[in-house]
Amino acid sequence: ASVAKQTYAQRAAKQTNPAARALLETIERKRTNLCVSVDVTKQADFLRIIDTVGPYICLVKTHVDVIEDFDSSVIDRLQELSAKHDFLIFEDRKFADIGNTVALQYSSGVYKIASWSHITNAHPVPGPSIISGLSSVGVPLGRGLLLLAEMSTKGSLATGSYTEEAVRMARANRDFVIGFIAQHRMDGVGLRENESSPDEDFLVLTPGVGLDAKGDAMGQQYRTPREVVLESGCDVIIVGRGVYGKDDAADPDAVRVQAERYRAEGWKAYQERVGI
Ligand code: S5P
Repeated sequence: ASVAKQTYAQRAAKQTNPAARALLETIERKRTNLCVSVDVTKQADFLRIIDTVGPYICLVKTHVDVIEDFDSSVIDRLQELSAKHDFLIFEDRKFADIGNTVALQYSSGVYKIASWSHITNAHPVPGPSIISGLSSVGVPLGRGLLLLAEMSTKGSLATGSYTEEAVRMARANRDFVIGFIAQHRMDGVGLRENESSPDEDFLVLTPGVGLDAKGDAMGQQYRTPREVVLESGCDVIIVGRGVYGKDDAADPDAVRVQAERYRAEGWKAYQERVGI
């Protein structure tokens, strides 16, 4: 069966990258393909939202550089929550520089991302050298990388041959690149005329997901979990404001209700896709 018709458990068994395998196993064990994106600026809000949504997610997506009162205890607490609720961590760093610089940004500085984030992501714009730089740090730690093959925003330049080249870069670096941030499955994308379809399984994690809004005032565009998972064949829905709302200090009961709602929608769309 095509990858899109296989269960998360079937796909987990075939993954060799530790982060990819752990993510698929977590999805299957918790029956959730929901990743919550927590883009808030106070560590107390950040940790409270994650503790609230923890039972309903496979992965938490962070932008640690927006936390104003950041100190290393935030990472300790985040790791405790990851263990308590059984989810993985994805720092959405969107690396985009030369290999030497991204290796430093990934390993060092205030955040030391590689030491705690199971998964991170990069723009393919510099070419394959960005993967060499990041993999020199990430592979020894068992981390995984997602390439931004497409974006959710109006007027995105990541289309057509750019997206195809991103997939080719991923194919050439299967030990570290576990998939894409994209809006569709990438099976067979970027194959040259003489190339046959490889036996490959890239994960597709998809932001720009919302049930109540079509977008925001700054170019974000939302699709529903059903459109993303069933129609476009994506694997993980990434939801931010749809879950925690406009108010960073939102009532945990309201946040919990939304997390349950998105989890249910995402899982139903997956079950319909694979026919189980
Ligand atoms: O194409 C993209 C890629 C990403 S990683 N579009 C996105 O929106 N994102 C991220 O997903 C973005 O940085 C933000 O953290 C999250 C979407 O948040 P929401 O509140 O709009 O759901």
